[in-house]
Amino acid sequence: MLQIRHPCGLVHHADGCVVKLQIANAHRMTSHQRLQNRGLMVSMATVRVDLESQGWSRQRGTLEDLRRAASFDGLVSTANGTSSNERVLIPYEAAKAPRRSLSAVYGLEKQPLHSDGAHLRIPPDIVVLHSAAPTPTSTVVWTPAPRGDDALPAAARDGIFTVRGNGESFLAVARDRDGLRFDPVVMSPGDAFAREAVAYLDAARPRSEVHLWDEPDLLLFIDNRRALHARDKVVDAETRTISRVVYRWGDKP
Ligand SMILES: O=C(O)CCC(=O)C(=O)O
Ligand SMILES: [Fe+2]
Repeated sequence: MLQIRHPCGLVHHADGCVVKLQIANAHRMTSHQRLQNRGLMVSMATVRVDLESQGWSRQRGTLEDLRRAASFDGLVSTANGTSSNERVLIPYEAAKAPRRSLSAVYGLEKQPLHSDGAHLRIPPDIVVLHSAAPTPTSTVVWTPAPRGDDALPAAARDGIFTVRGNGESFLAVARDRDGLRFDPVVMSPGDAFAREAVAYLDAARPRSEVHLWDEPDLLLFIDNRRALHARDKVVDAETRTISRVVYRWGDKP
């Protein structure tokens, strides 16, 4: 049986897909609690409750806290041979931005609501944004389900989009049984329903929750299949640095 001792003192047993946590000893338990009391230990149990109820969760923590919490809780990195699951996002002017990115179209202006990895056949389940330092450029999150008046229109299930993927194109809807997929830069509406879905999601942006990066070491967990997100207009282009880490649920059937 694989056994990993993590720096915070928890012993991690991985037995097939069953992951059990065990407190190593009383002394280490104390340091674990100390971290939690300082707000620098991410509780994935709390994150899961938040994601379930509102589609996002704000936590204090470093990237190292995130990696540790994710490995304990069965979040699986989406990294593969060619790409990492972690990226540093810096603001780009449109002319200098990577092709097919939101920045190539919107530059430093506010982004439209979108999900990440919409160009992938299987987009990530969870997107986590982290900022080590406060930044005045906020991120907004919009979750259709919690509010009765924000249930998605049928057009989001019916409208067909052409998705420009990696070396291929495919058809998709904005809302299928696995959840949301929407990015107006890589998805072109192909019919009137899809155009209605775009207009609806565009109009939803002002109803989003505003996430302020007003403390150091904040983590914003987003359920990428239930909620859409977007960066606001950049007001600190020289200094804003956000890390993005993407996962899929390890226990998803
Ligand atoms: O920087 C942010 O606040 C979010 C950026 C984002 O969502 C993206 O680039 O996909
Ligand atoms: Fe994004």
